[in-house]
Amino acid sequence: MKKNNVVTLNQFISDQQNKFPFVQGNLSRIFRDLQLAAKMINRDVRQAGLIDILGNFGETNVQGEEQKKLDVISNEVFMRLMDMSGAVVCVVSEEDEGIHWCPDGADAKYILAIDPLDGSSNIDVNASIGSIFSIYKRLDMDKPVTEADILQKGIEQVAAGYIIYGTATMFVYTTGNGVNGFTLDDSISEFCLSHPNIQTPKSGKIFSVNEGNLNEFPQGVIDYINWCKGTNKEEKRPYSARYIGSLIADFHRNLLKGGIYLYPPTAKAPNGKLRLLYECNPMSFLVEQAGGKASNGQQRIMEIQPTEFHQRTPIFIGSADMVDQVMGMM
Ligand code: P6P
Repeated sequence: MKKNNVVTLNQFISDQQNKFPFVQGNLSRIFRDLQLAAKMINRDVRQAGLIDILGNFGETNVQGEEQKKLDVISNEVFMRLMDMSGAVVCVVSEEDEGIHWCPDGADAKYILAIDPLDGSSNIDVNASIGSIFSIYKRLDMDKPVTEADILQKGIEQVAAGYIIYGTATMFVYTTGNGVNGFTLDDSISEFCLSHPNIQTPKSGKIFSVNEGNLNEFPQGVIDYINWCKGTNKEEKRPYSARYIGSLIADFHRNLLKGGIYLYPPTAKAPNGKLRLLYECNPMSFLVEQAGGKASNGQQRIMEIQPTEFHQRTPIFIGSADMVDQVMGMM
């Protein structure tokens, strides 16, 4: 990328839209509002320690997990902005059991699935957290939206991405034409293109898994993890174990450096912990667009036919050779 060639996210989206004349700009409007949500949540995340919004909200979400105030605030920000966009018919969120219908979205074309703030257990300890989104087209503009419009396979996504609130705030997304990363420049409050056309390394030396659950994993996964920890100078093993406990932070590092993130089935989470619709599918779309792979241990994540909004799935995601290797061992 040429030096001092500042391309803002808005400009990039506008340029992309010009490549597809049939696009009426609804998707661009959603991205404009996702970007605004990112800036608002970024502001709240950065101030969390200063304003008494840390700690638990005192309620639990549909997952039975304690809601952090920032979880609730982030969810409300996304809902309010999607309502205003007029380009979204409904939203499914990790924080809400049912469908959020956008009041002025009856004739809108797009459906949004979000994890408004993933890694919430890291909020109070200042570790990186993030927001994840996945966008689908409704199945039939002439028919009312039903659950079937929401329970579409990951291969049907029209766009997916995340915002990581880390040492820098980044907006990383795909519309099926590669993956591009934008870093927030606070001085001008613009996301600027910093990571054009991200391609994840075919292999890597990092594995990300909660080894506290090791004894509960399928034998093939235990074998793979022990292989990663084995000694082989030529293959540069042992690999490095890196696990932040925040999917977006682990995923983002592995995307750029190469590596694999594993959340296998455990006794406590026999179907894995991560949710298919608004965590695994969007991250799988991104990783495949960047040349990586994502599997549930039996099949490609994006081929799974969803049956419930909040269903979970095991996930093995990252560098293609590493995913192939653990699949081979399973
Ligand atoms: P565990 C955060 O709650 C999350 O959904 C992911 O962001 C993270 O990778 C995972 O769960 C951590 O789960 O069971 O290892 O604490």
